[in-house]
Amino acid sequence: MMKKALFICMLAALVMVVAACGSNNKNSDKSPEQDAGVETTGSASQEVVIKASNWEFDKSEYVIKKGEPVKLTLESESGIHGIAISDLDVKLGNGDSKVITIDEAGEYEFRCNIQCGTGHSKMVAKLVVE
Ligand SMILES: [Cu+2]
Repeated sequence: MMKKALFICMLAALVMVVAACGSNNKNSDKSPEQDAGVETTGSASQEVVIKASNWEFDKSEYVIKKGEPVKLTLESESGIHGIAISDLDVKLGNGDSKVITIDEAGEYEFRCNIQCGTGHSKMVAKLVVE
């Protein structure tokens, strides 16, 4: 009798845990990475060089084609800067290159992720995928 009650109790607890996990998954079901299909391997058919200086990027928008690998390079002309693309798990340091493929069209904002001085917070630009 006691065992059965315990079993039912545990079953109920298990159901609650599973339900909680299930609803959690709905929120974080798709990570932006999976959505956009970013890869970091392979050769690139496009190349984008983002030039950073104190305290701006050389363009406000960098246009790339969706579904095609693109080699992203960050060059700093003055100061030390990095970039982090907020919707993707992509970060580039000073002088870094990375090949990524974005399968979903859209605008991906990125900003400097190195505390580089007074104009740091103004260093925002975007990757336009079309
Ligand atoms: Cu900065």
